[in-house]
Amino acid sequence: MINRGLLEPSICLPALISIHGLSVIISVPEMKIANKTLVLWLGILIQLAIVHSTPIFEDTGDIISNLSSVDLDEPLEINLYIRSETRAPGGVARQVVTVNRRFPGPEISVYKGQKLKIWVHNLFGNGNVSLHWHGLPHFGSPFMDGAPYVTQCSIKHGYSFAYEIVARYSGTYWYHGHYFTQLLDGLYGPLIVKDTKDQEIFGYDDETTIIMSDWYYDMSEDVSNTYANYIHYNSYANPIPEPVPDNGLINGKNGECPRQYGCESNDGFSEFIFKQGKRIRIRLINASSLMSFLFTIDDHLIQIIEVEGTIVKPSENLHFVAVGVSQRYSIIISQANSSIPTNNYWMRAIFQAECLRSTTPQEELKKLPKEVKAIVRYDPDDKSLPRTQTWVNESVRCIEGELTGLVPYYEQNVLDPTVELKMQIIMDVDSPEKNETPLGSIATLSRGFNPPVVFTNSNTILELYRGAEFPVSLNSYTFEAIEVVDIFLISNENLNSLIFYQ
Ligand SMILES: [Cu+2]
Repeated sequence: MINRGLLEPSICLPALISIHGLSVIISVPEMKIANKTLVLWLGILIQLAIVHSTPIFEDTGDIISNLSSVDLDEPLEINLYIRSETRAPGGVARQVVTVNRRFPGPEISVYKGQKLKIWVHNLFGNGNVSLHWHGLPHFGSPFMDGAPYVTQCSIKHGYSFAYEIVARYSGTYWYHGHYFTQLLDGLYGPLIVKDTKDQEIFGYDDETTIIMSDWYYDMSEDVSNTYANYIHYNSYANPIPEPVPDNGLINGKNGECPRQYGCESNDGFSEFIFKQGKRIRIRLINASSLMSFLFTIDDHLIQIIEVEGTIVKPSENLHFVAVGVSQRYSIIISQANSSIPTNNYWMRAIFQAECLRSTTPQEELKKLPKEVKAIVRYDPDDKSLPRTQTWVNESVRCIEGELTGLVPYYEQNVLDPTVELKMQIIMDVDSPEKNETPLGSIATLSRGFNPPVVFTNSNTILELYRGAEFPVSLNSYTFEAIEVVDIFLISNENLNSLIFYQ
């Protein structure tokens, strides 16, 4: 029995929703108890969330499936413990969201076809959590996609939730927090789905993963509040300046702290030990909130072999690859003739600062470092810093990903569209007097309206369950059962074309 009077209005109750024509019952509780009066939990109804006692759990490293022991019938159980801890990535101490006491979170590396049961335990202490599996298709399991208030209720402190996922498609993916701006505070990690055929096809000896990101020395809440406060800029002619990051990280590290004060000792540069003559596959992930990077290794050539989960015929040799926000590539690297004989090379993720909006104040831009560095070593005993020079010419700036000339390795049958949908994406600030947070909006050209999507705690699922109609601001569309839809996402002029997540 539940006395509804004890519950605050923003309650996320079991709801019936319809996604892709499937009706699913989501039964995850989220309730705020207004006073300490005894309440009988809805927990019996709810099997997916459990009250959780805090475990003593330390970092046990990456979660790597071993091919010899993979069982495709049994789900692989994985436990991710989300906490907030003090760390100093890039040299300035702040609170960072850790996963199993790691930042970035541990790599989850599994094989195609594996079933995963990923328990996410919220020990964050301050705020809810949900995890999104970026790029991973969810056929038959849309409610495992991690969008809070859309496909699930968020996970409260002290609670756990099991994401049940089938890794149907191989490729390079990543997971990240989807609750407010926790991604910016460090809640992310790689998710790799391996296909054993890849190694034969591309003939590489080993592989490694690089997750690069921009990094703010302030908490994301402060960054987004500052962004929202640029209200006087809010017009097409005078678009909102973007919050310039303080630094960037490669696998959670950067040995350089660009601040003039407040820098303390940090963990140095990320280092990668490679063997002479071996072919290495590097999986690149850009987990930034804002910045696109040019990725390059001095005196090394790059061939692209995977774009966002699709393997492609090896590209020509390149000196760098542009990796936009949230994008993933796999590359094979090879040593070129070195200008100086050496065992150590700089790996660089160069900020594409020219992609930021023109209204971004110059004094802000000046504090942005040129690049993030890491070290490639061919002799682990040689600890000296590299002295190599970059390939990348100063004139190469603000380019998009290397898609021209890339061909999927396996031929794909592309159907002709029966419907075209054109959507214009804008970034805007809405109704500051209502104290709402801006998030951006989608205007559908064919409908001619431009509704703002406002991020509040209003509970869409619950409202729909109670019989509300889809508000226009949600941009919902109804299609016939079998349609091939071409969706055009058109970036408005006040939007950095690389900024939004697909
Ligand atoms: Cu994402």
